Amino acid sequence: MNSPKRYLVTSALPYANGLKHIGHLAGAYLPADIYVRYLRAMKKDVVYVSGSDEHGAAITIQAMKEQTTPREIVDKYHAILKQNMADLGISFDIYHRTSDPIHHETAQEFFTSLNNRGELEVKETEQFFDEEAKTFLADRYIVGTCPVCGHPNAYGDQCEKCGSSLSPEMLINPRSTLSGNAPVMRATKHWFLPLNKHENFLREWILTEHKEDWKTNVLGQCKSWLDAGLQPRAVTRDLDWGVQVPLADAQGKVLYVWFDAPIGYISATKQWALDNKKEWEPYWHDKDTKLVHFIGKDNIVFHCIIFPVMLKLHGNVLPENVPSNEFMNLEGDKMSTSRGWSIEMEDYINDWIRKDNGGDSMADVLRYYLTSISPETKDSEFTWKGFQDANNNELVSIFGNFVNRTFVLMHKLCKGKVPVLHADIMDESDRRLFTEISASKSRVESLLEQYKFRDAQFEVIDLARKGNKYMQDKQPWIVAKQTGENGLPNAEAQQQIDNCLHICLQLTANLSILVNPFLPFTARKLCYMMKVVDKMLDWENAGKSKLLSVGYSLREPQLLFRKIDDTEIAAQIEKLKLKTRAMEEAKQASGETSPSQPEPAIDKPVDVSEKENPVKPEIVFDDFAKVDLRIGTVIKCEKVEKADKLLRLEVDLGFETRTVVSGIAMHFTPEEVLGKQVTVVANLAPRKMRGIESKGMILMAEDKNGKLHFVNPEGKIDEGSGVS
Ligand code: B3M
Ligand code: ZN
Repeated sequence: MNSPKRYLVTSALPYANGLKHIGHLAGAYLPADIYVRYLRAMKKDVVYVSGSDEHGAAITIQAMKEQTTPREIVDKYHAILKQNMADLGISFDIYHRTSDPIHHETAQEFFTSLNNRGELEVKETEQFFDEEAKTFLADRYIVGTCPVCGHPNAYGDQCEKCGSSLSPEMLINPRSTLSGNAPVMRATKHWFLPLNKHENFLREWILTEHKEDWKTNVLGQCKSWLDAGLQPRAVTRDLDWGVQVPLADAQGKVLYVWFDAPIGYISATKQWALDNKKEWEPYWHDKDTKLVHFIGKDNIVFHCIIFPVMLKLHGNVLPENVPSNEFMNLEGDKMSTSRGWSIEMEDYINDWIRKDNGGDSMADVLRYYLTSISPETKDSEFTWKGFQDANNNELVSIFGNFVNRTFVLMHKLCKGKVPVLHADIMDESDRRLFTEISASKSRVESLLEQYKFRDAQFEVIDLARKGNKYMQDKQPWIVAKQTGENGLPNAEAQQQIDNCLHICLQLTANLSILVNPFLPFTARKLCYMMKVVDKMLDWENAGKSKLLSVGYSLREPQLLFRKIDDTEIAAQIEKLKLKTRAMEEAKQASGETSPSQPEPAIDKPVDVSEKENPVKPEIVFDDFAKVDLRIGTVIKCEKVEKADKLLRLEVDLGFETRTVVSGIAMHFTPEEVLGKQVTVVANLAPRKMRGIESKGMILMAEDKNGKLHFVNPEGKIDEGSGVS
């Protein structure tokens, strides 16, 4: 799409079930905000929407934890999240919420329209039911032992210890989190979106049409979903919190949160249009709309596969791009709010913006560092030291220093006014700097169009660096020492000074335009210093050499960035450690062993970096003696169809050959496993997984990097040998 008529930009709707960390900010909000600020500066018709995702088990479980109602939870966190985003300069046109009536109506209309057109399938299924609580159980309400790693508190949809995607039937000894009882199976009816019918469309649209312009990480994930074959997906749930299914025979059922949440983008647009007396329809129906979804990588399948099918069936525009980011780790470990290993936006704002002397320039510092390490193509890492270095060595020493020197010298040597440019004495380096400005502008532009925010920001800082170098070479403070009789610089010296500062001031004006998408607070501070209105930040002004008129008087410089010292950084690292420890202690006190997390994405990557691995409660020897461990040899190994985590192994135990299903397919290929000797729990009750009866379990050791290793004898020994 070359020049669309309008843009609709979305950022994933965060669950209003708790604070969100800076990894979320770096993933789905900051890049979108940069993009949108750039489009606005280009005077494009653009609407930027997001809002709180207020449904799903993520909310009801948090309500249970905080011993309050879902309503209280969403009200509380919606307000905090909205404020956090504003404090960090995320400039939504609307930050809406999915509990709003306009959203419920919109989502119901969407469902009805698909259902009336026969695009949904109704199926009776068996589902876990809690007889005491008299309710069907969402996956998150069922815990049990993980069939893959033996973790005793795995959820019905995912084990947070080993990262395996599960379904409730896979759990060993499942129990309800509501009553603690073992749930029973009961028939229930649900509506399904038959994704399998749309595979051809998706293949064509994603893998052919967008094979050039979508990011490779996004294409890769889509391809593996498509290659594995799509299944019909239930779009309703037996729950009492959510959007009611608008059908008489669906009492007590709500829309699945992942069905209603993306529709939230549409309802947010509707609300925005109402508030601003605009039309919302063209944004969702006119093919000249460029729809762009900014998300984190765990949301890819929903935004690239499920929602597009819904949009197509409903007759809406499809996303032009889904620039998804990878994850941002923190100080060598995966960021996780529930483990306390994270920096919440709220905490950052409290520590650095609200009570700090830097004020909102500290919002820009965070924006700057996060963008400079943006996980655009692979996971990246936030360190407090890196944050300090980015601030001190780049923002303070390069950008801030250049602007400050320019203003101080202009006041000292040019009477606080924009000096004349004496064209006749301009030299090569003067001219080169002007060329650099327009070259930089084009590069930033092209990088932003390609969603390469990190490189684009680098260009801007690099331009400031060139300014610094220019100033350093010209040394107007030395030139000023060539004085005449009156003690002031002589005429020739003054002309050189004028030229240098004239050029540096024009460069400053240009920098404010180019930096604006990235560091909006700084750009506005610069406008204040230059006594110009925000209008100057229009993108079309970038590259111009006469933004500030000769003779115009400018303000005194303000401090753009302050130095961050070692003690502040040490305090943050200490705080992080204390927070994780406190979290761990609280969890142990409450008997909780596993963090609760939002409705998980179905393809969450394996959590390889569980920091703590506490020893399980003591058992007596007899407990241990009950476990029959045997050595066997893998004589056959293959992938389990449509289950990307599972391998099916035939293990020769000497006295018999066993079939064992093991969740190690993400770690080993069948070829790597074939012929290996393994230790098998030989007397584990058989379980069905994906229709295959698994008799036994293979022991695996996990190293601190999350890599799995077989537990096997040093040299080959007889099959069936006991282990004790
Ligand atoms: N709330 C999951 C998440 O916060 C989900 C995103 C919805 S986007 C429509 O990662
Ligand atoms: Zn597990």
